[in-house]
Amino acid sequence: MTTATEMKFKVADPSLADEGRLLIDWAESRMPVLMALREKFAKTQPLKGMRIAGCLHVTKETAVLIRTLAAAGAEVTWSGCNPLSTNDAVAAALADEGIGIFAWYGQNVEEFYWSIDRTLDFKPTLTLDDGADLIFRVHFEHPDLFEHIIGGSEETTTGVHRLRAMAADGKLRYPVIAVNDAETKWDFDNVYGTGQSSLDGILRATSVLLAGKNFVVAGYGHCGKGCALRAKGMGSKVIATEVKATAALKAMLDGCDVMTMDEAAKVGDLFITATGMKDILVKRHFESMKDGAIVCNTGHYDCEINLEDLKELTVSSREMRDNCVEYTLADGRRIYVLADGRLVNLAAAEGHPSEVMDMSFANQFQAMMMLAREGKDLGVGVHELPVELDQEIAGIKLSAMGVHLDQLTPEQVAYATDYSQGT
Ligand code: 3DD
Repeated sequence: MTTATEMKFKVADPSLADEGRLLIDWAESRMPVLMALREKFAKTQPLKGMRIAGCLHVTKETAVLIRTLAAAGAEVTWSGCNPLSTNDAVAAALADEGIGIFAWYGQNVEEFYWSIDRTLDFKPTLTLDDGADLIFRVHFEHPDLFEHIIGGSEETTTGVHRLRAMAADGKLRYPVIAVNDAETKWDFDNVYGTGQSSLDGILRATSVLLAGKNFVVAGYGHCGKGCALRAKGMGSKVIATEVKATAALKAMLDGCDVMTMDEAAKVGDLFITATGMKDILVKRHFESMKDGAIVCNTGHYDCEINLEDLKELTVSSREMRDNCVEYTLADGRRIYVLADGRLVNLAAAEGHPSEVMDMSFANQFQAMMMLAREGKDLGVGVHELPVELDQEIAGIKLSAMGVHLDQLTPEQVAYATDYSQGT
């Protein structure tokens, strides 16, 4: 394949730029926090001189983040962090605006990594990740780039787990900010975003009735909890499976049934994996499933549903609809897999709504600012954003919604730390 020096971008169809611009404008109208940051920093350009390589789902919301980083002075190049999550119209619009973007829907593995490498051709000073593919690529394939890189950020739970493990083993070579760990990211994006967007993906791929169905959620973390909450709202009977006692207890108290996947496989109508772990649905589970069972994943990597196991049991398969493949087993039972087992919310729908990504990406923007400002003084390791930022981001969001808060009086502030009297 040709190198980036001979090309400034690679997208599926540049003629889709106008359609992409409409999508991005729609997202901008619902992302007041990022737009406020853009207005504030377009004047002072604090990211001038920074070269940001991003590897994150190319959606209309990501485009708003990219435009905001560029408005603050950064030079930005971008690749998608999942072969099935790029919106080609958005990619075309970004290319038309001069962003060095290398992303298109349906990439193969070679094209996926070729795209990441193109964003590294311009020797970034900052890396921005969702799932750590870019930072891993730098560490394992392009160590020569360490001399230019100040630091990076990581968007998602699984990516942060991996980077913490890498730091613990002494293998991480530059500071990384765990954007996922910001309250205005995980407690909104992971819960409300994943809940709505996963159901959106399931409904676009199947248009099945959710009311009355046994909806099995594997993993009752923030994402699984969000899926359970929304499925319940649609009338499903939710079954949760877990390995962590406290999470299982939360599921019980939230009104879910809790059982092992071996038991759930026999009764489930719909299965969604949200664990971050591999091999959650394997051969013995498919062997137990009812005819017509639908399985999908909303975890970052596509390792939670073991498709090889399912294919071993399959005598025939056919694509029923976009992102919905029917696998027929030897005894005639049919199992439906959505989005090839990749994250159903982004592959079969548009990912989380703009309103929640607004806060996730405000944290990403602030992470880039923090690294540009003080990254050289941050030690190698995984760092958190200042907690005060959460109140600032939530505050901008609320004022954009016309919502006002009460204020503590000086006496109340004093009372909070007064230990001179009990009740
Ligand atoms: N993610 C979900 N929806 C997204 C969207 N509309 N644009 C970009 C990325 C999007 C992924 C997030 O859930 C990310 O925060 C994660 O993976 O944790």
